[in-house]
Amino acid sequence: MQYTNPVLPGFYPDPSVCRVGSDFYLVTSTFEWFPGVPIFHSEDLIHWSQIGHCLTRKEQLNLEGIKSSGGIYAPTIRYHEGLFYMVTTNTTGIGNFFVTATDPAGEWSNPIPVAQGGIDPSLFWDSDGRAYFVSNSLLEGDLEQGIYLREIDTETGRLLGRGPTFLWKGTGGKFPEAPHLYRRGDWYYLLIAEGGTELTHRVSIARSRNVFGPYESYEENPILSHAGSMHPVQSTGHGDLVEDSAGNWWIVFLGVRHVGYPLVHHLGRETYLAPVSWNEKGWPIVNDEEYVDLKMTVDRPLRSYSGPETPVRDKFLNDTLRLCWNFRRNLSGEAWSVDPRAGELSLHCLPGNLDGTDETALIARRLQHFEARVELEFEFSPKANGEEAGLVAVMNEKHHCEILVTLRNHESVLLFRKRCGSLVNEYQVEIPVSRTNRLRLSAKEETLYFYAIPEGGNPIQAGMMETRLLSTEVAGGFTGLYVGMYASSNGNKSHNNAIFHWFDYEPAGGPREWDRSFVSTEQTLNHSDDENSLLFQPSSMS
Ligand code: 6LW
Repeated sequence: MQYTNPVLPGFYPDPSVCRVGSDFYLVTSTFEWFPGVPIFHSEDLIHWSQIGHCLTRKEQLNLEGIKSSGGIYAPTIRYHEGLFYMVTTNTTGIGNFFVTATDPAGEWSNPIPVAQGGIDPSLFWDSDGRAYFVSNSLLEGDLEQGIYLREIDTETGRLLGRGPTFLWKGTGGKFPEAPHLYRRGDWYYLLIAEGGTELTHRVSIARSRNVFGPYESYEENPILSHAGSMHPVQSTGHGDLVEDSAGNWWIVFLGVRHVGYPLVHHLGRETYLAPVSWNEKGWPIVNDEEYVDLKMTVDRPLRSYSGPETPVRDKFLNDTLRLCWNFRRNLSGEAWSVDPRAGELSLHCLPGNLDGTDETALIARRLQHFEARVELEFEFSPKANGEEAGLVAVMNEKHHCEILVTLRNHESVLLFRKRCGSLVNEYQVEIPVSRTNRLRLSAKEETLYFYAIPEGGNPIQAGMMETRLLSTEVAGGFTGLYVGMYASSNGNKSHNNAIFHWFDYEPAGGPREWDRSFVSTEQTLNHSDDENSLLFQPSSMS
């Protein structure tokens, strides 16, 4: 059978997976984004549909005032005797904790803190019913960097026994992390990532006959690494193993896809899948020791199943938001609302803006594809200086780009702004605005193009931004690019709202039909800025 990697494109890093019967569940890390830790369901490990989030309440996840790439680091999901456990770290909050649920779609419990330091916690139940907590370095004094284990009471989170046991420091790569323990036959296997999450990221394994060690490193480590290759998938690491109901093993792990040269990535670290087999000495072999490709052919049957398709247009016809939508940090109920009967999403002009860590009226989703059309229609009449609302692409506080309606000389005008570090470029776009406006972002691998679409007219290009300037390599951090709806009063008190009627997210699929149809009708407006040279040429798009 064949499948396509990444199985979860876009910012879905640090995947962890578990199986219950023939159902698989997967979680990923979320940092400053709320709700935290999306949870996906699949019957074949390839098609994943999101069924909820593990951290949906502020009492579970307080992200107030935190900087981008703080918050929630790598989670682990496990199932034991009727209960799901999701264990993770709030790096700018309570540290290591877990939550539990009988229904993985939620609600999940309040956090149960665990008093062991380090990041990337994982849980393991032995066949005698005892449970163990593993995390990377304790960050306490002079203990050796590596993976530590301690017995845990999973009802209370209380750590048992005399103290943490040092298990392994890996094969010598920096940041031994992402530990997961498994039992197969008489062996305890300890899977870890090392080398840091950049280009030298990799997965290594050790094993022992005793859960407390000593752990013996596999002499052929790492079992997964794309380091130093020309492969389109890079930084492969941070994996979790799972056995399917037919007895086949798999690994989910993170990887990145680059654009440009030197290599950069802006879509975040994504979730990949590869088959795992066991050699005669009892060590796991990932994808027959071949690189893991974007197009995979595997010689094993998998249930044929495809998750529900998400419609391109979100018309806000439900009381709740689609699961793809996130806030940056927490967002209070007064700051936004949906009116499902009118099909409207309303965002309050909060004082916080994209540059800061105050509460911000931003509802955004991951940009998951190199090529996509993102478009919205909204109604907004700025009433005071500083009020602005529109369509944004955001990596973090210092790296974002937006097309907005704002007020200048008592009139509504269109504003294009881009920020890369301390460099800010902002100008008024000479396209007339009305009460209702349509804005578009067109993602083309190395460039984001922004358009205003006058009523009954063709899209007019208002500005552009290189995706390189929003990439992880330039912006820093652990996340990926988001696109979404935004409103702000820029520090003032405001009673004004922006009303969003719909939001489209359409990846360029297959023959890119949608792409050609809109590209040929787009026009470019003259600016002193650099986008003049970036007129679309329909002929070059085929
Ligand atoms: C995560 C660590 C890592 O906790 O990056 O790639 C950290 N690996 O294991 C943030 O995702």
